[in-house]
Amino acid sequence: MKVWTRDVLREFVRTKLDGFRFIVVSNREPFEHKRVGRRVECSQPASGMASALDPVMRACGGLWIAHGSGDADRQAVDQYDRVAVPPEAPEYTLRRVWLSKDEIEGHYSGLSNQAIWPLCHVAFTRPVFDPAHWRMYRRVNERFAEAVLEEAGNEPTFVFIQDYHFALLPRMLRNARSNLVIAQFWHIPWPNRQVFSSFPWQEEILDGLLGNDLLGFHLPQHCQNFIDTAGALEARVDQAASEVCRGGHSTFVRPFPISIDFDEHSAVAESEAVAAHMRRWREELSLSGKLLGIGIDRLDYTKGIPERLRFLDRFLEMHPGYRGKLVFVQVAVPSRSALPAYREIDKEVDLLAAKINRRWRTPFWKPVILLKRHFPAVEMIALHRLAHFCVVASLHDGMNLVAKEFVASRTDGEGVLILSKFTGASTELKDALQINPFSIEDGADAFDLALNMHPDDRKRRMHKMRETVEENNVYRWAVKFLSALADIEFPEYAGERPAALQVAV
Ligand code: GDG
Repeated sequence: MKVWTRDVLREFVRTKLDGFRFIVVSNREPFEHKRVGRRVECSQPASGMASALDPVMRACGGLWIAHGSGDADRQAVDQYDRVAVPPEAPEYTLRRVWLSKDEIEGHYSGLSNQAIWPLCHVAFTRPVFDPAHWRMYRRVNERFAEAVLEEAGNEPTFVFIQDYHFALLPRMLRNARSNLVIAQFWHIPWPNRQVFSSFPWQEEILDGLLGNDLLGFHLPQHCQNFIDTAGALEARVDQAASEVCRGGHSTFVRPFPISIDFDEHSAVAESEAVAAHMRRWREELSLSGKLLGIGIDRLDYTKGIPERLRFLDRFLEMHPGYRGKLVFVQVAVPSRSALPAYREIDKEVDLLAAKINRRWRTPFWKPVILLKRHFPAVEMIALHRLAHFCVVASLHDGMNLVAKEFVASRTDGEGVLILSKFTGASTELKDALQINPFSIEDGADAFDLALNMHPDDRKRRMHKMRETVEENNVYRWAVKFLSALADIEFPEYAGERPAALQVAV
């Protein structure tokens, strides 16, 4: 019998969060309405956070507050800026917050993605610390605090904040209403104390995060780094309990490796829609008789896209017999394209793909096919199933869900995963071919190993990885997170708080 299912989570929430409003807050919205010609289309953005949280919300119901970023988003909402999602069969409510161009530039493009993102990823892109961005970051956190407080009213409410766009929000909420239950999941790594000390507003950000009752990271190492960093503040740190106490309030810091809905993903992988897309891809990409390697990522400098193209180049140099036989398809979904560092990586990937293709192409074949657009999930899954190997070459990545999705797609037990050891996923997926993405030789050797692995070994590895992802799915992640919350004593609630959350599981 399966232990972690959508129903188990639903039941857990029903019993343990009974009487509580459940509000999720994130910057990226789970569904975006966009104009396509004269029609309005609703799609799910390429975001690991949104991929992971959407199945949780479908199980729990509740309200998700996020920035309305689609150009047809306003058309879709009611007078309270709410829309029921998913549109075809609604299971929860999305409340959109509208941000001005200046707010987006300062909060999202500026402080979040030019300061915190590079600061937290050791990928050698220099963070930009601009006081104007910082002011806007604070303002947008305030805007979201207003929205949360409006939605919470005076009801017992659990606010579950997502990611690094809202480091100030927990403290703002706690100051406004001390009896909210507040937790946050930080989807990216947390750097060591010395690296973090370059952040000019480190005290405010740490103080903000210490407004949480529970703060989750993917890995124990990220938790330890956070606790060490918080030691720089006037706070009492209890290493053994993984607890930081400031101003009489405790924040528990815990690792929760995030995941995917393995069963749902595997079921889609076996659907007729995916089979049809496999046929189409085979034809469109002329894959007949060819070996296929794939990569699927947001076009982000942390994901190691140029690196894997260099692996391919070196591999062809070492094994020219594969010329004309191996095709590498890289899906690179445009992301944060307003920022200089993202425009640079985009250009670098284009130039490198063109150079490698010039070097190796034959009249009827080229080694790199670069697809720079967003695809529906079924089309991506079809690519997973056609691939002989999938490459995840992140230079640094909190978890990486693409690796887990590839494994979930391979219900046939085939395919090899080449996985950077600098992803959170590498701590769980020990049967992947783990590589150092900074070493071109290492990557090229992994291509060779993947293509020449004994079928028994290949199947054994995939089988073990599938077992791991099946067991450690996103419902387990959510139940573990909520259980840790249920374990916490909430003195603020004395008397008034529903009994449910006082019971540990
Ligand atoms: C952050 C952390 C952590 C990609 N292209 C398309 C598409 N995607 C989907 C993938 C996957 C998601 O986007 C990407 O997730 P990742 O986990 O790989 O990366 P980030 O977006 O950087 O996520 C990361 C995650 O948060 C969760 O905590 O794992 O470490 O950086 O789901 O499938 N989806 C569709 N079309 C595409 O073309 N539909």
